Amino acid sequence: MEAMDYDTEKPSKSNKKAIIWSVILTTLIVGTACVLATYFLHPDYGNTTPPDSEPVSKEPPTQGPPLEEIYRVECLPGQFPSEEQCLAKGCLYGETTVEGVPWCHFPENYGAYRMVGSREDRPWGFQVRLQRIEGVPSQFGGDIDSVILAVEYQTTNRLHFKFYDPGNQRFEVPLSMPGTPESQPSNPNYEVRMTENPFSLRIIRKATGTVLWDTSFGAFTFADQFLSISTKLPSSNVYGFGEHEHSSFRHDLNWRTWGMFSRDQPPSDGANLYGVHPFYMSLEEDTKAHGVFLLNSNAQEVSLQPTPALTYRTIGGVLDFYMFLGPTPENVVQQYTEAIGRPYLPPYWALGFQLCKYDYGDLDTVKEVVASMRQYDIPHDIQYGDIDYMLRQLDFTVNPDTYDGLGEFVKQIKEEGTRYIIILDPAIAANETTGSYPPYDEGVRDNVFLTKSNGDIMFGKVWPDYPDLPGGTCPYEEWEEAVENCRAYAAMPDFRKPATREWWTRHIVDFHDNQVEFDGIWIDMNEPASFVHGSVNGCGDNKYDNPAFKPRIWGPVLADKTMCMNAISYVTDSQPDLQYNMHSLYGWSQTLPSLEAAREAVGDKKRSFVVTRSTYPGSGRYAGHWLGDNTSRWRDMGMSIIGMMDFSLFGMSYTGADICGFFQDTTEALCRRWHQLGAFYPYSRNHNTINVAPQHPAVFGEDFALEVADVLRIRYRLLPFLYTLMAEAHIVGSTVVRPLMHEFTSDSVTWDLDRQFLWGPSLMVSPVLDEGHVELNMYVPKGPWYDYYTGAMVNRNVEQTWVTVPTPEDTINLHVRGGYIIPTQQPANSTMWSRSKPFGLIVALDSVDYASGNLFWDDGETVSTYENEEYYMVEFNAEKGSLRSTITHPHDTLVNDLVLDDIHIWGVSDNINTVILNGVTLEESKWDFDTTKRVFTLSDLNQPMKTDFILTWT
Ligand code: MIG
Repeated sequence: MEAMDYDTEKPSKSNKKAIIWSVILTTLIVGTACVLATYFLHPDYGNTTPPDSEPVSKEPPTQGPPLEEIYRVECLPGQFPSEEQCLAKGCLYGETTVEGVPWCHFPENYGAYRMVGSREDRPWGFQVRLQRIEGVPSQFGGDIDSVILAVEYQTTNRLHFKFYDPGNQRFEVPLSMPGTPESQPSNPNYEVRMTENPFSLRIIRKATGTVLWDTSFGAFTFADQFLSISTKLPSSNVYGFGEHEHSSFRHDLNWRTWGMFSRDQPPSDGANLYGVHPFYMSLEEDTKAHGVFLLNSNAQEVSLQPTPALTYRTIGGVLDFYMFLGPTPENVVQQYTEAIGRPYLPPYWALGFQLCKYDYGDLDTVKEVVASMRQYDIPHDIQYGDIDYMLRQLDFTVNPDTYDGLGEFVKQIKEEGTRYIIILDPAIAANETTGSYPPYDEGVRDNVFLTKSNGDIMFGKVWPDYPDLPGGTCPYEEWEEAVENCRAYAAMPDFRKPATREWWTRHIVDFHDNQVEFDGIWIDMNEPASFVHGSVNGCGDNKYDNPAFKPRIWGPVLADKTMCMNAISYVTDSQPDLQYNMHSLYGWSQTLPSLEAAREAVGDKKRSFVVTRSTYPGSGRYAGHWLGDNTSRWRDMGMSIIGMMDFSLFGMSYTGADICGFFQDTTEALCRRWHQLGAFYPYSRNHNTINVAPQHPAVFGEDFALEVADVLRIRYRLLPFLYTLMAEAHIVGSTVVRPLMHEFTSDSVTWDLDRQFLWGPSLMVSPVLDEGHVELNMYVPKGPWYDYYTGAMVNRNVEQTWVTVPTPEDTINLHVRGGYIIPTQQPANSTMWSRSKPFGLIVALDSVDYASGNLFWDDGETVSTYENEEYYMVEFNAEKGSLRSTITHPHDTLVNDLVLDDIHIWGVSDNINTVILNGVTLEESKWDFDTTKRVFTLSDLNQPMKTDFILTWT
């Protein structure tokens, strides 16, 4: 088969001994030459032979002098070897002053493996055997001699290729991915080629010949605790990898290394944060896009370099890759989520505005805050309880002194339309008197916790305080002292065990039924976080806690701020494993059990809600994610857009950041702008930490409160649209917060745009992100585009352009793209009320007076409404002089009492004299046409949603 041919490129020599000898010789000689060359700053020494004056090997060199800097791949990463140590590894040494460029690096055409035997064809693709080349020095030891590469042609656009050890079952991530297909697609969009010696792999996009992957670069390594592969990239447009704070959506390829290992770590430049997402998308030069997922959960890093190229390094598992051929960015995300699972559809109320604070102090304060939200009629769908509702931060308790009456209060606010979410930390306090704290006692009985190898529980420390502190409070201010003297031992549930899931569900249901009737759960600290490193007794010396190679993750050891790597952690009930492999899966493993428990607690087949801090690919199937502990700074506000865009790529559509910032006192100006932006976070929550000034929307006085209410009412007005986008994400895997690049891919300006974003294809959000600014330099891609507030067109006759728009303090720029129809609904201060209000439509015509859009509607809270066909779907289509609806999936009971009242048609070219709705001429009082703005507005239509309509105008 054509697609499976591999290159016959052969190494320059076949005599193994000669190769090795010449490698050593040339390495030494050329290495020295290189140092000299660098010293004299020879501009392109990488491509020239050493200066004549230098001794030259008699053997024809198998490798050139040190490579030009941009081609260097680091040898002995992170070790900063001396020249001697470097050369001893068969690598080249060349000092440079360019930050990030490795000094010790692999020679050109280096290879540690060669192919042996012939390619074995299989119904699903083929496999080849790779053999370690004798005499090649080991990087970190533990090299595996024989490796299989299995290449599965899974679908036309999905290629799966995996390197594994046939002699040894190594750890594999227990994520359910598409299985091995029985046959191959007849005409895949990719082609796989290989070289034999040294082994390398190339993946080519057939349609264009673009080489998407080429591993004849760096050094493919498969050792027990060091697995690495490098590839050249087809372009410098790389997006993704997480979870990190990225200062730009498009990656900086200037020698950046990103560690990936889940960590309780507030966003900081270069840090590995709460979740792990080894996924990137690349936009090729001709604007076709592909994505690559490395299914691996071990501590790992990826190094990006300007070649352009990247190197993966992980310390366990297997190298298990999935490539998605797109070819559009949206297709890439759709194909990725098809493989890892589509995002879950949150309940409708979860799209409402949410309010939280760590340490309100007491229930009275919460009541005051809620009352002030009501006072200004600020939309408020969800109120949270952070860990201060608990007694000494013990899960499943309510503080009887400060939160007495919480259960009653929650019932009351729910009647008013505000839901309540509780936080739960995984850590379970272990120092309570036996019998007084069933979650721990039963957890011990049911054997639900992470253990040491001898089966004893491994204890960390998290929030819960010891039961017997004098006066009930921790007297120590200083962190270390407080942890040591006040924080109790904490056991970590192992959510991969069925017993743990039963135990967790039991306590969640019990808490719901007997204490607080919450609506959903916020799971925090699930990296898992701990305040001691490893355990209260350390971890001991072992190869998991002290691997020879530690990827560039924060903290001096892997167990920094978390449990020991040698903690026993189950993959399945019958498969004990280690945190070493399971660590970054902890939050992911807690997510579905928490959702299932919440569903059991709230009952009635309600969808409920989980928002989680730690995520892994596939977490989007069960939960949303907030971007963690940001700071009340302008830069953090801007960065939140990039964070959401990253998570759009990771298959999580329900995301947002803490509005107004978590750490430090916010300012009124920042908080005002942040509410404007936050009104367009899918997950829209104002939250901040303990001991900082309150920042809820009513705290800055009436004007501010009313402004926030106004912008939130815009959000609520647009909720039917947001919900429809969420449903589409769930059904086909499209993104909700969408980078402009996804829609205007051929416009290279958009490749870098990350201070504006779209909802779906059609609503552009352009916030002010800088202090003191009252105008914005905004990019307007190819239009037409219409101002949301006036319906006026901003660019009929211009192509894409930058414009400076006035943006007063109380305004956020919103634009609707011509060609699209957006469903709306009259707002209220809760979705409980807004959901029964009349609908509306914004019809933004394109240059030929065409537009289309749709609406997905269900009861907003029952599980699997799409799957069970318990939904209503309608399409809208506008053409010159007409707008019609077509109910594509009727469901009368859902829309019986709902009507469509107002329609706003923007960009109408011809003047209007007569308007006819369903064959009847419409009274003039119900419509208006602004001939200057070309805005056609209809109101009071009272058109039932359960029947199709036709509107015409002449
Ligand atoms: O170490 O529950 O990210 O949102 O308010 C702090 C208290 C623990 C971290 C979360 C934050 C939450 C806080 N938690």
